[in-house]
Amino acid sequence: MKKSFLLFLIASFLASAASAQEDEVLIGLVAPLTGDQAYVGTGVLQGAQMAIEDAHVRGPLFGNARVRLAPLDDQHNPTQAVLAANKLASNPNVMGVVGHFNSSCTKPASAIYHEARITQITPASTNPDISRQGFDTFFRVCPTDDVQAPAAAAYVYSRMGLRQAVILDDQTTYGRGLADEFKKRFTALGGTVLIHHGITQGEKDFAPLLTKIKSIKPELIFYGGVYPELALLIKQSRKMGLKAPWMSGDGSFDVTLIKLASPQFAEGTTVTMLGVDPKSLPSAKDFVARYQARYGPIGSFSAYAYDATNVLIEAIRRAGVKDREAVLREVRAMKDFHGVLGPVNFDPKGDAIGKSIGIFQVQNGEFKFLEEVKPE
Ligand code: ABU
Repeated sequence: MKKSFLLFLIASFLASAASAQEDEVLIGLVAPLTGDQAYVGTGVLQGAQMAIEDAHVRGPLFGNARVRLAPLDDQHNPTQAVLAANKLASNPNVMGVVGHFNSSCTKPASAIYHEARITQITPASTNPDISRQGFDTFFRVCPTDDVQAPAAAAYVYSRMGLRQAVILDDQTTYGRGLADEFKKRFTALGGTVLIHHGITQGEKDFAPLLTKIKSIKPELIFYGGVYPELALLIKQSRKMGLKAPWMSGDGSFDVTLIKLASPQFAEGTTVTMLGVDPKSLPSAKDFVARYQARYGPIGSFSAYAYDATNVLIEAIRRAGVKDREAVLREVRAMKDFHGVLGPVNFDPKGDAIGKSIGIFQVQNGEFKFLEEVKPE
């Protein structure tokens, strides 16, 4: 081969590689993809992936720009979350991030995205403090725990007629925050909190704690945390004859809770979730059908991840350039975006506006929708 031709080939390859780089637009996706929260994290990933594939059907976002998902696993560990955020921040092709799932990961990561001017939309992190940090790059498509927990407390007090509660939480940003908000509203309504105790994620034996709780005979046990520990708590409490009903928040709204606790023990557990069941929404019908055909049962936060990813894709399309500030401006300017869960609107802090809370209860081995609590 002639040297000049070889040089021509190398130059063409380098030019096409550079243009492939220029044409690549990445959306980061960070969630717990391995470990004991992998089931809910995988549902988030799959929801986001469907949005990316739908975008491919519509064609390039602008010019030849095609969007791709860059998934990273934070294992619901804040240290891993920060590593993932730094990795995404240092890649100039990353124009937005969907994530993280856990508030304890989303919060430290949000400072890194803010510094890098990357728009972050969490599909699931509900701790209200995250949006109080003043980061203009932060958004969420879900309501917050200062909406969710008061709805839970009002349901317990007014609908279930319960007055004396034990509160447990997993001492995470989400779990502790949810428990504190529940306590605030429950006691304001006139309820009494007998004990408020923190457990540790990963703990397996709750026998001493549950024995103590059994002895004080609460009317309800409220848990702030995610489903793996709650499943063990429910199972162990029922095995020792503790009969008080359990209640928890959206972190426990997962079929894995029922599987791990076993349906007979999970029966009667009440859980708040963010909004109504997507399966009952006409706007989500097509998404749910396609998701189920492809992956099986829809994850609790799959539709939230789908909406969050679509907001970012639309903002990148409207920006028409690969520029983080331009994408951010478009998300800030977005009004009534057509999400499958309803219109998406953000307040100045980046919080979702107009999202309701759904009350669900395990009945005959599955979550049954009981009622919707509209935003106050
Ligand atoms: N909101 C449910 C679980 C995710 C989190 O906020 O930590």
